Amino acid sequence: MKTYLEITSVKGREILDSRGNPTVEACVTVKDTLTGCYSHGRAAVPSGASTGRFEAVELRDGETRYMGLGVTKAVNNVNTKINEAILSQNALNQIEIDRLLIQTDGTESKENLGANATLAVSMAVARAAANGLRIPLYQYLGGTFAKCLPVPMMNILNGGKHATNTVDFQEFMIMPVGADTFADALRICAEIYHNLKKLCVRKGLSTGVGDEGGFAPDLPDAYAVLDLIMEAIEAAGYKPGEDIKIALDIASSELYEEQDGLYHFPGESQVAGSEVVRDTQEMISYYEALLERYPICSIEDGLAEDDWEGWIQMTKRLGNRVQLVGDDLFVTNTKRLDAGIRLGAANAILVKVNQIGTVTEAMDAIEQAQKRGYRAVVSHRSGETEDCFIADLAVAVNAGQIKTGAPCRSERVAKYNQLLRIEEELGECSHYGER
Ligand code: 2PG
Ligand code: MG
Repeated sequence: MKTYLEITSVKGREILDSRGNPTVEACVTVKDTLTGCYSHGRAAVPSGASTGRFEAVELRDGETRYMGLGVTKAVNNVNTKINEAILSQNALNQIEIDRLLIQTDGTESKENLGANATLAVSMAVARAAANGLRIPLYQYLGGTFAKCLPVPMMNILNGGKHATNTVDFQEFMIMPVGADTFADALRICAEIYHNLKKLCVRKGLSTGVGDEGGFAPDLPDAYAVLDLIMEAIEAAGYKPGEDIKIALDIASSELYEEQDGLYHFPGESQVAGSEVVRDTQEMISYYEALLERYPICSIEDGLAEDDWEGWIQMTKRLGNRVQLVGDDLFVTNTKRLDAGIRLGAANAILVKVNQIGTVTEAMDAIEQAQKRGYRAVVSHRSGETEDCFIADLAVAVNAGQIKTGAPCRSERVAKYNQLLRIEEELGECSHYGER
């Protein structure tokens, strides 16, 4: 007989994220009907700054408290409508519970309940179920074949909407592809991060950090940033291209202006003293030039979220040399991913659970990508909490890559530390990176 973990209580609350903005936390209690034992699951929802236009709706109060960003309406939805919809359900039926959440909301974009309300509960149910079964979350979500520790895409230099410097690309990340274990990978990244700090100090650059913990100095353009990162990699004693590859998140929807169809570079313009813009072809050529010079293995959101034609061309020109990740383009949505795969746009998807609003839908997107030859990169948001659900998720689906910020700021480090624990727990049964 299947175990029945009866949901006996669902409770929401408003907490703060890493940017000091409110977000939703949910607590779910389940009762094992056979043993009478209670278990709990708690989860908190992250929040983006460079959000895609097609993401599920993050319900905000829009009132004066917290400058409009309060989430009491979403919390109230957790405590009333969602509570009613899933009370007494078996927490082991994650797909059914997520279906009930989607049905109770009733909209494509989850604008009624708020994706922040549905996701908090969806994740808390999964965690309560894992706790009820006394197994780790990654094993609950992924089963016995959850074994791959992801290569970190570690963001060590922040720009764009995540910082107030002159760097226009949002994220410059290092990927320790040459490491043997996740623990080694993390150490290597931290060593490079510290060397980067020393270099910044020596060059008189700011060592303040951005939203994801990467340094955020003023630098003239992407070449200057990449030169500095190459120097930091070498100073730490590693070989760029061999031990370490580089990943970029351009977050180009933030640079794109619909009126003229061009990408505007405000930081580069400020330093140059004249307006710097690029059209789609020039953007692709820009990446080509960067690929010639630096060991870049992944480019995320290289073009804007609706520039399908541009994405197809970019994938034709660069797709066999580099991973092209769709974040704002796909928004963890199987419909948009399906369209992209049919068109030949991108070759990987960034997976952010709050872009879609339930665990099932996020896992559907990962499954679709993996089955159809696209890679899936599990990702945090720039506004995070101490919740490390995504660390378990990345291992559960053997994603092979995780993007979760710098080795700095506890909401980022929490995910890395959780991966250390998982690696230790899996021991010889785990492997690091894709095989
Ligand atoms: C991104 C993310 C996370 P945000 O663009 O990939 O790094 O940023 O959460 O602000 O959308
Ligand atoms: Mg992105």
